[in-house]
Amino acid sequence: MDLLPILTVPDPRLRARAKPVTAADTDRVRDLAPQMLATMYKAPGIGLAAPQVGVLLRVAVIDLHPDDKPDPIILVNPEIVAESSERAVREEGCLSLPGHYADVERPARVKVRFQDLTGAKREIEADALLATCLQHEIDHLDGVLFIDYLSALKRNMILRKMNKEARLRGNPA
Ligand code: K2U
Ligand code: ZN
Repeated sequence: MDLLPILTVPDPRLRARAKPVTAADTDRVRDLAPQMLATMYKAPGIGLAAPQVGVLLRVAVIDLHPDDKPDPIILVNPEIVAESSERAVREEGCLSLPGHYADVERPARVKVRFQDLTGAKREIEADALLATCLQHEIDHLDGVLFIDYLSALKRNMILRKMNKEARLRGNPA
């Protein structure tokens, strides 16, 4: 299985809004999803959104138990259709911001509607880590990163470090 390069900030594709998947994208998404899962497991991570591998389509993959019995969720055109008023704080990281972690407050529970790879409409009600991960991945489809929920001071500190690393790699923003 080919692994895909994971984009890192400040790549502008991480800030773009991904396009809804249509029937015309079916074959491409059927090939992409397993490659995204393989890339996520190798990273390692528990979630990955298509814009993170440079594909601006509304697709994300999640597996909260990558090590023991893999139980992947492939989400096509996911949308949050309900969220609790109760909120929860959880430390987040991001494969596109390697080495940076911070506490992020989000709704504690969400209901997400999506299509699976067959096109069947599915719905998940999630709490705890799955709720965080679903919100984190769906944010990626709208060009939103977890640092956007931090103070400007913290966000800019992280962005300065990421921009410096990009310059040293020879690919400035
Ligand atoms: O989208 C990504 O960058 C993948 C994240 C998803 C994630 C972020 C925050 C909280 C839960 C999931 C990566 O999996 S970051 C690595 C990681 C692994 C386990 C728990 C938290 C973060
Ligand atoms: Zn992320």
